[in-house]
Amino acid sequence: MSKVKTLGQFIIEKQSDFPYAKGEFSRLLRDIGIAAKIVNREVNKAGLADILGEAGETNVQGEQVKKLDIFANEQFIAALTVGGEVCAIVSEENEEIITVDNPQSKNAKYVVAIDPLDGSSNIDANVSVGTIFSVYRRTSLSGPGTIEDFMQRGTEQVAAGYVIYGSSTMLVYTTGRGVNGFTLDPSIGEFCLSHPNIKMTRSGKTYSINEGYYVHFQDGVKKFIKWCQEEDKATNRPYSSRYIGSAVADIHRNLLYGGIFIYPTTAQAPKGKLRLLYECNPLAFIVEQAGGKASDGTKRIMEIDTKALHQRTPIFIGSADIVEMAEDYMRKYAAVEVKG
Ligand code: AHM
Ligand code: MG
Repeated sequence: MSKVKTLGQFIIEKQSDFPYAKGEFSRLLRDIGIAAKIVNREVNKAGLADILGEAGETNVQGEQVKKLDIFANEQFIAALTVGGEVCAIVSEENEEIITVDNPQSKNAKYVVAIDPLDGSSNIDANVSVGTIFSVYRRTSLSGPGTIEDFMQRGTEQVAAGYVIYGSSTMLVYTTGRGVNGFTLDPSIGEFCLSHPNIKMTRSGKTYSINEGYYVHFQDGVKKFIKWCQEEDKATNRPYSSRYIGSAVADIHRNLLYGGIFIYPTTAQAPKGKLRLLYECNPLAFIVEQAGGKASDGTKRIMEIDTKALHQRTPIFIGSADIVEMAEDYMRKYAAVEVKG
């Protein structure tokens, strides 16, 4: 007997944790897994196929879109639409929500927020990219989903996950009962449980931030970076600086080895760069479930009110002790700034 447990087997096994589950949610996760495999196939052969390069369009944030962004977006939307468990989707690539209105989605209970290919500016250089997803129960009663279905706090997520297309491809997800990681075995085309019950250490030795923007950071961030660089044996400092520029890859590494990832406010991004619904909340849910923390500098990411589909927030996410230390610096220096 093989000891391998596939994502499909794992999902079915976990379904029995929910006595009244009818399998809808399991099917939804399965649909995401299928789309992830298709996207993985394309990402891996990106250098060979004529799929690399700019598509000549800009997305709703005014950023240039790569062909693979469009491809990934289409794949996830198609899988979720055909799957029948989702009544609306919000994607980084679409300004408006995508309502799902087909016969098989008549009783759909869920809405999904997704960043189909995060860090896509890295693809040309063969650097890891990722997909991030977040699942909520709809709040509207029936019919196609509405914008209001997405105006929920991160604490209301029923599941969240990411796929990292890296040296191997992994799917990591949580349903609020811990975090599990599955590695894609290309020889059998299945995600196999490789990282059961991932736990993040309370501290670590890595800080990840784009220090190129240093002059534009708030004083709290500057002082915290200096703290990371100080010598202190007891807390393993100085920390190492690691910044891939692909949030999924940076946060995945820190999830496994400990550390902090920060995308603060900058002059160019006065509200931060990353998006609450499909980047920060799902990553926060995973990291919290692994024992870490996610904050906007002063408050918990998952308690921020969602007021717009593409809302941004600064983020400090990672090992609990280090995030708390960063928050201390943010509070202390915000107070100094106010006092003048
Ligand atoms: P994207 O959604 O347009 O790909 O942007 C998000 C990415 C994150 O993965 C990464 O952490 C960040 O942008 C890097 O931004 P910067 O180059 O400003 O450091
Ligand atoms: Mg993104």
